[in-house]
Amino acid sequence: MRLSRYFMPILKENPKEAEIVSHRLMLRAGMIRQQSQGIYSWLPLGKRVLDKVNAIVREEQNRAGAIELSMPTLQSAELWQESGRYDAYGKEMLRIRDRQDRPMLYGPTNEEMVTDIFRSYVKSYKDLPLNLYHIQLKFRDEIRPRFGTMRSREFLMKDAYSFDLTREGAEHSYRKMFAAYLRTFSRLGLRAIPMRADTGPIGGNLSHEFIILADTGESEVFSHKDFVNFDIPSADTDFDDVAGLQSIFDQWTSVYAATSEMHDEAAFSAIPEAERLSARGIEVGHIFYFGEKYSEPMGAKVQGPDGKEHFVHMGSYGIGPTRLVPAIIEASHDENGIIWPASVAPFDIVVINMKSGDEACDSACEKLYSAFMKAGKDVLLDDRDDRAGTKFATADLIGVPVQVIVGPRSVASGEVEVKDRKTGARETMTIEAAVNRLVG
Ligand code: 5CA
Repeated sequence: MRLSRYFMPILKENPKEAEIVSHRLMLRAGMIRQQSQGIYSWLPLGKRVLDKVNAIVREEQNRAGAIELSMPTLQSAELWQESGRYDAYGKEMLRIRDRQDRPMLYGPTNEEMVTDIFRSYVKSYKDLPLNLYHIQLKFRDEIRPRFGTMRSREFLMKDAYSFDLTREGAEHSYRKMFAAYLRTFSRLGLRAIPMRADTGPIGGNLSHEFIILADTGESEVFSHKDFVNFDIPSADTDFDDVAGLQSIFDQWTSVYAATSEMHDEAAFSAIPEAERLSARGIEVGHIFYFGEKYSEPMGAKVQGPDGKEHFVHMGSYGIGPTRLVPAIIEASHDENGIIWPASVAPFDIVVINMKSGDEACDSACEKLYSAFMKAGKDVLLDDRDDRAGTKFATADLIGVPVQVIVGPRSVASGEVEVKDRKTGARETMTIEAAVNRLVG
């Protein structure tokens, strides 16, 4: 992508409305724009990051055996009357009437709709277990939308729903998602701590929130420090291995961790003081087991091996991609801007032309740009007619992991500078060496 032809509206000034660093940096880097309170457009740079986050979330859901579908954002109120949540959900639900005056709503979550799909097609235990997910917009009319896309009214959610014949089966499905979440957050460059959680309007009695630590987080968390040392399940984890997943789950739930709603001061005080962690955190995922809460009132049942009909045991599993993007920034930035983990960076490499219009600089940049493109890299070429200082500031602000700096002096001897955004380390090398290093 040539920056001169791209759409990346950088802000020079710090936006006044932004209270936390991720919100400030997302606005300054031209990633998002608020359209009305708590409702955002994702501008091209932001969309690139969001797509990369979604791709990782999707890969890990698929690896764990979940199957993707797509459900609509608008739902009929009837389904919610069946489950009893239409009246219970309260003011967070945006209620709408269509031209026939039928009550509709903008889905805040999809338990009812997916249960309806399930009951229409699945009749036998032989088709279980089943886990269906989608990555779709949700709407919750939050009282206090704030911090940009961290807590917005319209937001993206990956929501998965599992169906099993028995409670034991459902608990295994729960542990599959538990392990998939550990892998997902780790690939996003985050260390998330699973904590026993309150179930709120989703319901049920087994639930974990996945929290990443950040001073600006809205949740107060209490845990044991051991979490930093636990291993992340490997890519070849066998998700059908019941005992194997149980042991991952047992390890990750063996030490104390809770949010303030579930906090047990006595249990926490029993941990030696030096091993206690009391901090603030951001909830990036939340999983629930709620048994027959929806299947029973909505009549979702299958025939079991005993020939009898059984209501299925269900769980639901949410991740918020539009919250994850600012959460990653909260965890990884410095005074100059964002520092993206390579896995979600909007571009892999930025080539900075310090003197656009200078023949030698232009031709070296073109050479680098096409070599990187050919190797399948996402590369941004800063070919704007601007001062070198402005270009350096932009590259640091948008957080691309590697900068290749092309200036008139070094290019005269066939050399460029390669800068690592995270460490700030710079190395001078020939153009060929830079290409070899970065496409390898
Ligand atoms: N049906 C269940 C799981 S699929 C559910 O709705 N869970 S939830 O309410 O905990 O939301 C799941 C995830 O969505 C949260 O962990 C969070 O990452 C994200 N999320 C929830 N509310 C918001 C919001 N207002 N803004 C941004 N992300 C949100």
